[in-house]
Amino acid sequence: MTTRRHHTLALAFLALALAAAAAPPQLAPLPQVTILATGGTIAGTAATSTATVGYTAATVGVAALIAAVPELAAVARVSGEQVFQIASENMTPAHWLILARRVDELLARDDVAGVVITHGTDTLEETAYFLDLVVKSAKPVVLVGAMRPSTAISADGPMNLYNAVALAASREAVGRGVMVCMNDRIDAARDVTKTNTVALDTFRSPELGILGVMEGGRPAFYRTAERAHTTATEFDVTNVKELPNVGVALAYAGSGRVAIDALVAAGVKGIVNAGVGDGSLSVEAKAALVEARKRGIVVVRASRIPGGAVARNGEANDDALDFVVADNLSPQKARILLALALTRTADTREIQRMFRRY
Ligand code: DAS
Repeated sequence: MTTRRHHTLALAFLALALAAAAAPPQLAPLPQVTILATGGTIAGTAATSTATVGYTAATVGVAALIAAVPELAAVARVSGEQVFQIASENMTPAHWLILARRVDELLARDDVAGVVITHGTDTLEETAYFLDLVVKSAKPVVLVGAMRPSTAISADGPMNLYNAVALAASREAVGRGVMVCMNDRIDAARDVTKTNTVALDTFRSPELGILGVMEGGRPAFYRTAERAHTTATEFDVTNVKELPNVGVALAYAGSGRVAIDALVAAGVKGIVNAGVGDGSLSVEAKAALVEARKRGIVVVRASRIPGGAVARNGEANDDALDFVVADNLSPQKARILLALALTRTADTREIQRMFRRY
């Protein structure tokens, strides 16, 4: 090659290098977050802007929810899917299985950074815990709802949705399990519960506390969830058509054995007894649960009290009765874990291990 051609090539490379240096830095594209909408108050409407009860839940579609918060574009590239449009008192394990499959499909895609699920608040904690136990990805899954309908003055849904998307788009949220993000707080799916019928700050983790908070669209974490979740769990619902039927019997003064016997007659595979105190059993309830156990039904002693773990062999001789204790899980969450446990085993020692691990 002649010297002249060398010079021409060198000048061309120099020009390219200078142009590249002068061009503004290519900002990395914002993370892609998919919003799976299921209904609830966050999608609710009322006849007047001051109505915060007696409204219609599950009427506003996912596109409108996204359009109502244009600020989402500053934190993520957002897409939306309307998976269901229901009030969450109508959510069932069948819905959970559909949701879990769609979450796993989305998170398996390299271009999806996280998923947000808009959901009614009444059973939000149950869907969150189920997903916490079955989702096979470390990417963020964030559930969000609202206590005021979208038509209300100072509706809480838009800011809750903004925070939930910002959290799902954040690197800090990776590997922390399924989270609930409402009222600027971040809670772990396992620990959070709805504590008030109407208050905006209804979602609390009364005994173990929040994971962190949202400040100006950024998460600030103070602790991590200790129990196994998502990629660390042994549960796989890929081929589960229907979860084993597990019921909950609430104990109260004089409750006797009626609810337990009704669950047995309904053909449940497991019973969670929401006992009084430290999971205490009345004479009648104990007799009914012993008979249920003899039929092969797995019995878990939980408590109707929101705080504290049920002590094994405390208020009942669980070893002798072959019962399981729920650790500190609420009855409604113990029911979810027992149903998943029964997809793998009916061995009560194995199931007790699971209640210590998750
Ligand atoms: N009925 C309630 C539900 O759908 C409304 C709400 O609080 O989201 O859970």
